[in-house]
Amino acid sequence: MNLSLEGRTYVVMGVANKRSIAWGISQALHDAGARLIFTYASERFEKPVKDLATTLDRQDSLFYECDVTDDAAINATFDQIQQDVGTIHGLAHCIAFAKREELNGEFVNTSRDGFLLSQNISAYSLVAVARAAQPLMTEGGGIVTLTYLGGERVVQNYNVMGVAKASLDASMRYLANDLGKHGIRVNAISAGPIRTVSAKGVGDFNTILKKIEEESPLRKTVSQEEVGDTAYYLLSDLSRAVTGEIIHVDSGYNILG
Ligand code: N5H
Repeated sequence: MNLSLEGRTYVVMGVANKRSIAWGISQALHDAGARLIFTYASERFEKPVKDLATTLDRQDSLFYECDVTDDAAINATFDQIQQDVGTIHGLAHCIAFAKREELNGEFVNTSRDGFLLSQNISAYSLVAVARAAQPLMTEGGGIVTLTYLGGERVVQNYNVMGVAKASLDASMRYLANDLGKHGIRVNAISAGPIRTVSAKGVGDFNTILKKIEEESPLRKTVSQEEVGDTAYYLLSDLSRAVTGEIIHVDSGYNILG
């Protein structure tokens, strides 16, 4: 089994800063020898992403702005990637959004607007991106997305994002079924809570982390690097018979009743 990703190219969508899980995934893929392509949502993230990429010990990364709410932008991005590199071997989708005001209080108060917005950015984007990436994945490969336990059961305050993650999980399985015939595997990582830009503004985040430290089977929180290593597994040939799966990288927290 060749564990090296040398000669392979992976698209990573959703690096915001050095704490991003997407950056942990980027580093794991890079360490395994992969070439990286980064996409970012808007101009605002261009410099942070480019600055991070300059810390890598190879400078052949490529960068594209890609607003995942815009089908034309997605198609233009992947057309450009096809022109610039030809084949890609995988993709990490690390994108989600919900209105801050819908991430506390009661789910029953979720607005139609907020519901549809979080579905659009956090779940439909995987479908749109998978469709655009498929023609570039001429040698097969892997697509990985990031989900959370709040999509499988009720987690306080996760609310509209929980419903979006349930939709993402189901989309991941349907995509796995469709794309399997092209040798493309689609999986999700359910990471335990990590202090990222997503968690910013979550009032009791320390309490949430402490609970994982005290109660999870492994008695520790998880890191971006640990999630990155599982993404590496899912995007490499080691996982060649695994598709439509959610792997929990959460110190075992999800098995608790
Ligand atoms: C139960 C919890 C705590 C409640 C937290 C929910 C977090 C939801 C994730 C979404 C993606 C956060 C989000 O959209 C925040 C935005 O409203 C405001 N932030 C931004 O606009 C920033 C600037 C940009 C970069 O962010 C985005 N998303 O574009 C869950 C936690 C225990 C675990 C957790 C934090 C899960 C998760 O899904 O991230």
